[in-house]
Amino acid sequence: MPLLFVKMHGIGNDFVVFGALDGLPLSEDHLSEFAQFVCDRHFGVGADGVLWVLPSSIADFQMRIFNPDGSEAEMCGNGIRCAVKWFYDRDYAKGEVVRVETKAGVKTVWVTAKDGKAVAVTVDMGIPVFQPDRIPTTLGNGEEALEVPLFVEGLGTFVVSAVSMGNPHCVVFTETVDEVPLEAIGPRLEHHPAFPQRTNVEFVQVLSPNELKVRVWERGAGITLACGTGACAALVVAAKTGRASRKATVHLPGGDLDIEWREDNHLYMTGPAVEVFRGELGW
Ligand code: ZDP
Repeated sequence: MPLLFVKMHGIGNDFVVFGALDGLPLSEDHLSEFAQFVCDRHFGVGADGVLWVLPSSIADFQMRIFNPDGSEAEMCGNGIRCAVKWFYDRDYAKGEVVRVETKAGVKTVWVTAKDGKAVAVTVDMGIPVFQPDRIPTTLGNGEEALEVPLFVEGLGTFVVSAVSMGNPHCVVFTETVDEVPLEAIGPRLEHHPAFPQRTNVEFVQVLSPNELKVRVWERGAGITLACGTGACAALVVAAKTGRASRKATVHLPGGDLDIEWREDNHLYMTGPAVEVFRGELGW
């Protein structure tokens, strides 16, 4: 069955986007295997995730995201900007405000357009969750797990903070983020028994109260050039531990995101979304 797709990215976090506003063209049982094939950079299209733009009865559309390992994530910060650009640029949106159903709730999104096309997107990423059972993590002894020691066999003890942005995150501060051996540590923290649903991992260097430098190991994907939910997780933990103010630019290997933790306790993320090419996939 030929399937039309659009290759997109948000600061180098790249996605294959399938518009399916009439409903899924594949059966639910094939979605995981399909994502593994599509994301493969040698045997497929190549991407950090597959995004489905689907109909919704409670929002303008529904977004579902699958990781390269075939697992489904609840939420995706860079992905939602791409999915909204897909929707907006094809004139499905009624205005500059779009509501998107995700597995982490309905998100409100504001589009900044140029010549009728979305160039930047601001997302209300919701309220960060620190209750351990809702992340989920076994860290913190029932209290917020902020800067707690986590022992990793063979690598030593890391001081970590756990937070959910809809999906789980493990934030570690460092003075020298470029030197962190992410390929070695990332998978060990992702699969650590302290995180029963696995976790995304962010190493964060505070450059100033308004500037963070972050490298990410993504659950189900490995090293990526950026992670929107991860940038929010980094800012919120940095602010909560007195390292940063509530508004900062987060520098990721693929580019920058502006993150603000407003007085309403919601995190707002602003960044670009880019369409690279369109294609047709045989499946
Ligand atoms: O939670 C997860 O399993 C992530 N790998 C999902 C993708 C998150 C993403 N990188 C983001 O920008 O938030 C797309």
